[in-house]
Amino acid sequence: MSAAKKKSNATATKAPSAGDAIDDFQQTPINAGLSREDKCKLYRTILGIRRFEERSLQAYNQGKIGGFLHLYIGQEAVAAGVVSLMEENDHIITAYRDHGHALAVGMSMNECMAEMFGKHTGCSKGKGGSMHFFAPEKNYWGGHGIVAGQTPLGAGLAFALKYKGLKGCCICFLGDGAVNQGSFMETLNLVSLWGIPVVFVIENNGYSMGTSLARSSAEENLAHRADGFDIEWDVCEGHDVFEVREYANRAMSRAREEMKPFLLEIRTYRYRGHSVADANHEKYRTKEEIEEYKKNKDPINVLKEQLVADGSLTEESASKINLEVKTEADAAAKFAEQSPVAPRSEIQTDVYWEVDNDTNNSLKGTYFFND
Ligand SMILES: Cc1ncc(C[n+]2csc(CCOP(=O)(O)OP(=O)(O)O)c2C)c(N)n1
Ligand SMILES: [Mg+2]
Repeated sequence: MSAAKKKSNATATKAPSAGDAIDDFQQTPINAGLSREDKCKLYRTILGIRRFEERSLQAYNQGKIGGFLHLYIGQEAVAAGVVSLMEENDHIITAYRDHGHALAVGMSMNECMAEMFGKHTGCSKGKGGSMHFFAPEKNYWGGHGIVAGQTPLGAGLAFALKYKGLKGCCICFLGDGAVNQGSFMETLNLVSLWGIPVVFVIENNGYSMGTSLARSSAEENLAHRADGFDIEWDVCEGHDVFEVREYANRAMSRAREEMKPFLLEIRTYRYRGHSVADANHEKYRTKEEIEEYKKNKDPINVLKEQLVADGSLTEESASKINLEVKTEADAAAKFAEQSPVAPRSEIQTDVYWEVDNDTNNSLKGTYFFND
């Protein structure tokens, strides 16, 4: 990686910077402290996301799920790793490729699957679908379909922490395509100016729909853009959950401790098309490119190998976890299938009807706020 003006040197420990060779991210302090149970939990989360999405794809192909379905398959270690570092006052927000983050924060497969089936038992009562998973009680603020639309919202969540005097950060995920949106530039300026504890995590999977990074971004080192806003940044790989945790921990700790934004670019890959409707995803990239990543950098295989090698997992315990999450995903599809749709009487609730009507709070412009 080329030298940078403002690359982060924010390390609570003496961990090396991006680009320096770290042989084994399992040995860095944030990871060395993980128990066997913690590591197996990470494995279960990553595998659970994969099996959940495979089951959703099946349901989509059976015509049970309508609308869009953006699969996260291949990127699982990013959400699992970052979310595993969240503390009480930390918040998270992302774009439409949101299933992995939702399951990682602890949303149930049932409420997520039912949401995609458009059922009333879904996390957004079946009115949002795949792109709009929400769990405010878990500090998970969605699920947004407007590219980069979540970035000013993420800044707002982090601003609220500062305003309330709480020590925490907001992790705001975005794609490599979203970095070119004007709203993101405006947000970078403001969070730097005001010292807002937001960590922007660019999940750079190399493509925005069918457009490769080289065709969409003049400067392919996306994190470098932070220099223009006097924001610290770093870059890491996203297939090794321990590497993700190491870099995300530095970024999140700094945001919490110093009340400053951070831009972390994580290089990852999606195996499937942009959405399930993108049947041509082997036209804008080669089959070999996909296979190569699967073979060498599949986050599940990489983690399994690491955990078997250090004695945290055996082939048997790995198979058991696999069976459990697969059964859970199947049960979620059954739950979704059997759940009712929203009653007609609720067709206009939860869709901002209230904002358009003369309630006292909307007249005062304080609808979403306490008096
Ligand atoms: C403002 C806006 N412009 C265009 C779109 C259409 N669109 C949906 S996803 C997408 C590509 C985004 O790619 P990236 O940010 O890399 O995220 P990824 O899909 O790879 O996770 C585009 C252009 C949109 N949803 N919103
Ligand atoms: Mg992308």
